[in-house]
Amino acid sequence: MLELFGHLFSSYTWKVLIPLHENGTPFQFRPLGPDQPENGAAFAGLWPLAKFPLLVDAGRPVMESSIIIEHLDRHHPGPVRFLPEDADAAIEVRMLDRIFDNHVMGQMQRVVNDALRPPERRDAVAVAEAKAALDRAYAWLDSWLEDRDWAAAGAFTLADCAAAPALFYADWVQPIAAEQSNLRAYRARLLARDSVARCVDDARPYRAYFPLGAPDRD
Ligand SMILES: N[C@@H](CCC(=O)N[C@@H](CS)C(=O)NCC(=O)O)C(=O)O
Repeated sequence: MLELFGHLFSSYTWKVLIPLHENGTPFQFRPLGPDQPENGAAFAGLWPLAKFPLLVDAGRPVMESSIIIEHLDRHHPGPVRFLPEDADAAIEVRMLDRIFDNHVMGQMQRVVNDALRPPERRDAVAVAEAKAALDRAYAWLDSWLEDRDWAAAGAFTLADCAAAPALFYADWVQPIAAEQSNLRAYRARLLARDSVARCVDDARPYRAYFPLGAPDRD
């Protein structure tokens, strides 16, 4: 039995829930939060760095969302494959996965983390830099997506699992410009996918906790 430690509002948890939902892979979700201290204790024992999600497969912990998806694709494959067989296509998928994690999710998290600090420890310069970096990433992605439905390799892959939560929350902290129509359409395409819509819906009860105030839209 697979166990997944995470939180339904957490972007990186979505990244792994999406492939699990895509293939209907059975797993036990172990939510992390004050109401489930036993999950927190088990999680802390398994992964002292305390970053989630964490997959446990037959007692073996698997860390890092991209690697968890690679693990699922190899050991628990379903009809949707997240890494292409072709080595060059797989490189393109991993490249886009890194771009979404490092240049979209990471910059979005810098802005969110700043808002979690007490006012005297906030850093307006760092927030402005993160938002400018998001704008540069959006511009590149808008042109990359000009002739693509999905991020890489002509199919829904690991890269789209990374893109969905990254773009969902990044657009809340730094809206994608109206003229970046390819990127906006791609975000809408991701949100229309059943696996992603399920993550969005399951997270709705937690929106009030968004540190910057959640907008009144998806
Ligand atoms: N590189 C990690 C990043 C995971 C990550 O940053 N998770 C966030 C939740 S979305 C987290 O653990 N936050 C709690 C913390 O930083 O203490 C991955 O891909 O799994």
